[in-house]
Amino acid sequence: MAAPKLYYFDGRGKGAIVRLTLAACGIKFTEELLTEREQIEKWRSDGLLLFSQVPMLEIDGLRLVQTGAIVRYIADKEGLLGSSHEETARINELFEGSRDFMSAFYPAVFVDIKEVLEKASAKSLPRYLPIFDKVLKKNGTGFLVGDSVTLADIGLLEPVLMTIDYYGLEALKDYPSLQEFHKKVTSLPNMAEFLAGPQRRKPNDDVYVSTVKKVIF
Ligand SMILES: N[C@@H](CCC(=O)N[C@@H](CS)C(=O)NCC(=O)O)C(=O)O
Repeated sequence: MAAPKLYYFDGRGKGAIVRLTLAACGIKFTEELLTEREQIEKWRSDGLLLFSQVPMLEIDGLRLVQTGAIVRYIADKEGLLGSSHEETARINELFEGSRDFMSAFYPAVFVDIKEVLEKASAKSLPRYLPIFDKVLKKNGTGFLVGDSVTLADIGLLEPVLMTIDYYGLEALKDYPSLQEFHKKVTSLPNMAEFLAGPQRRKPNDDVYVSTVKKVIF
């Protein structure tokens, strides 16, 4: 079976969590980078994108869209959704919370980055960091649920990495369990290898922002 192929921009955005999930499972993947409007128009007219949107992942003979569906497919197959209905529900709940946290950073493509960071620092960081720190402390294993990595941890990793990229490690100073989480998850061998490699993109730069605008608007 061919390696999965991700169709997305050459940047983080919604594709970042798909890449992190594949990486956590040690699944190698290739990418078709979206750089021109004509490309996405062709993918749409060829029927590759069910809702006309990316990310899209070709995996196991499937063509999947909707970020949540994509990562759940991978997580389900690789055993990252817990070992009971209760654990799965908890993992999904925390994963959705981390996506809400992450949504604080998405407007960076449309709005001035300074404005986005001021708002995230005033509202999202004080709202989400204490909650995740508390859940981690209570679970006591360094992971959010159980004693091994799950989709909940992968979901949280992305906004934690964004927070550190934009505000420095200093932003976690009052959250020792989140500091431990960050160290633990980024040191998992598959994750460490991925994060040090070229498929982990840098935070949005002008080239990424102008490409997204050119392709989508
Ligand atoms: N609910 C979808 C949203 C995907 C989405 O908004 N993708 C953007 C790029 S990040 C897109 O393709 N926009 C083009 C459009 O909506 O026509 C998901 O989570 O995957």
